[in-house]
Amino acid sequence: MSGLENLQTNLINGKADAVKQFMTEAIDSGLSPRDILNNGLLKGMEEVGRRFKNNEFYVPEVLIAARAMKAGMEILKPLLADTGVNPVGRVAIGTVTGDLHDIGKNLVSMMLEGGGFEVIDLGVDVKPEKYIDAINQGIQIIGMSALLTTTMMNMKSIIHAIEAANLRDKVKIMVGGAPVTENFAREIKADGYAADAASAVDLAKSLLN
Ligand code: B1M
Repeated sequence: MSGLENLQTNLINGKADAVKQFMTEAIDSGLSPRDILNNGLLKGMEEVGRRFKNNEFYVPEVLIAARAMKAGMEILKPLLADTGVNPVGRVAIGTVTGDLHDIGKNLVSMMLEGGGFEVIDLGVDVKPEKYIDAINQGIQIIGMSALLTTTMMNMKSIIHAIEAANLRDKVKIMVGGAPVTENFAREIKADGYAADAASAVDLAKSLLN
């Protein structure tokens, strides 16, 4: 089994310590952080999703795998992030009200930091007021993530709350997450949609231009 396959297997089995060990080995062997992310961690998480969908995995197994994913991402974070440069912009990102999924949001956050942005992580289950506070503190872009078809509807309510607070013209709004689409983003009057973490960085940069 290759190093990346070992990484995937241990992620799927929720073995955080082994994930950390294989991450370190993969880095030492000269693999790029992007390669480790895409072909190790994300592939493993995809398989966790497949098993969850087919009722081969239940919430506890998914949570343990998510914890292993987090441990791996902590090692990748400094490698993906740039150092010592002035931020290209300020983004506040959160998973919307009612939604506790944070793996994708954390990944987007990490990639934005790597792309030179200052990122304020608002966490999960983020209520409209928290986004509004962030805008009042001078944030240029709001990022909203949702993984559930039910909670993606809360993106619309959050945008309404921002409009009601007369702050809509002070901020750009970008959205993403597995059930979210370009069409949906347009429908709720977000400024942009990104399908993955790498495109989120390009989108954020284009929103500031
Ligand atoms: Co949940 N879950 N989950 N879950 N979970 C899904 C999303 C689901 C598709 C699984 C399934 O049934 N196949 C399903 C949703 C169905 C639907 O609504 N259509 C589901 C469900 C139903 C639930 C519960 C309701 C289950 C229950 O309790 N019965 C429950 C809801 C809890 C809640 O939020 N209120 C629940 C709970 C959980 C766990 C807590 C166990 C765990 C979350 C742990 C955590 O996040 N800390 C979990 C997980 C891990 C998943 C799956 C398996 C994996 C999600 C993930 O992390 N993917 C997921 C199945 C799947 O997706 N295959 C599933 C990896 C991640 C990197 O991808 O988040 O899509 P993603 O992010 C991508 C892009 O979407 C994009 O970039 C990221 C990187 O490329 N992106 C953005 C994301 N946010 C962005 C923002 C941007 C731009 C791009 O701009 C701001």
